[in-house]
Amino acid sequence: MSRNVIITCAVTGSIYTPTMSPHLPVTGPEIARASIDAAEAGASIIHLHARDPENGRPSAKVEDFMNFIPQIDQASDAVLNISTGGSSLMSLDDRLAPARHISPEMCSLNMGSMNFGIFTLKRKYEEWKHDWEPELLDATKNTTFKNTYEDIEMILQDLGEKGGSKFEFECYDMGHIETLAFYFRKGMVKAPMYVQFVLGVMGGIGASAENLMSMKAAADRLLGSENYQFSVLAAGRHQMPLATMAVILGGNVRVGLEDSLTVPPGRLAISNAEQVIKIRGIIEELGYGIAEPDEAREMLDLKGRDKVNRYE
Ligand code: KMH
Ligand code: ZN
Repeated sequence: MSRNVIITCAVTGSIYTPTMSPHLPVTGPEIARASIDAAEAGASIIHLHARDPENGRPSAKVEDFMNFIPQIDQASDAVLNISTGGSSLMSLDDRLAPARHISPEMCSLNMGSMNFGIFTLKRKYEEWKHDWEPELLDATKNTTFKNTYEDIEMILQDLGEKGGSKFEFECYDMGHIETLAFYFRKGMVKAPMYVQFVLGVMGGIGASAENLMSMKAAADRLLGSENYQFSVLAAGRHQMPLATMAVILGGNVRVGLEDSLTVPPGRLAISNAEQVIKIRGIIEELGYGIAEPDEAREMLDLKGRDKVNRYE
C-alpha cells in the first residue's frame, strides 16, 4: 500500500561552518530563502537554527530567529520546528530561548548527554573565513552536549505540556530510545511520538544499515510500533542512502545542510532544495508520495499554525 513520506529539511544547523560551503545559509534572508525553497521542493517540516548574520557563528538569539520566522511563515505553510539543541557549547537557557518565545508546532528534544565531536571536520581545511570556526570545532573535544533527565523533563513540561509543542525526539544511540520509553511509560510523553534516529554523529551510533535496523527494532519493542513515527537523519555522505532505507522501512526522512553539505556522488549541494529534490525523486521512484504540511500536522497531531507566536 502506498503512503506519503514526511520530508524534514534542516537548513543550516550548528555543525558545519561558512568556510566549508558557500551555500550554507547564514543571514536571516538567506535562511528564509533556503527554507521557503525547501518547502516548495517538498519539505513539510523546516528544522531551524539561527546564526550570527555577521560571521555565521551559531546563535540562539531570539532576534536572529525573528529575522526569518515571519518571512518563512508568510511564504509557506510548512511546519516550523525550532531547535532546542542549539549548539553543544551553549547553555540550556540560551538554547531554549527561541522555542520559548515562538512556541512552535514542533521543536527538537535531544534524548541524552553525549560527546558531540565535530573536531575531525577541521582536518579538511587550511584557511578559515572566521577565527571562531576552528576554535569551535576544537572545543568539542572537551565539551559535553548536556541533556540530563532534569533538562529533558523541563523541556517536556515547559514547551510540551504548557506550550503545546510536539517534539522531534533526537535519538543518537540506543540508550536515548530507552530514555524516551521511560518518559512514555511515565505518561510525560504521549503518542504519536516523532522519533528522529540520528546516525553518524561522532559520539553517537555509527551510520550503517545494521544500526538503523537495530534502532528501529528497539523502538518497536520499547515504544510499540503503533505509538510512533520515525524519521532518519544520517550525517555527511550517509544522508541519502540511510534516508532511502528509512523510506523502505516505513519511515520518514530528514535532509538539509545541517546534516550534510553534499549530494551524491559527493559534490557540494548548491542549496537545501537540491537535497530535498534528490530525496523526493528517490521517494517517488520507489512508489511513495510526499506528505503535504497539513498531512504531516495530522500524522503528528500538531497544535496548528494559528497557535504559533511568529511576530513579536
Ligand atoms: N544536528 C543534528 C545532529 C537539535 O537541533 O536539537 C541534531 C539536531 C539537534 O538537529
Ligand atoms: Zn538541529
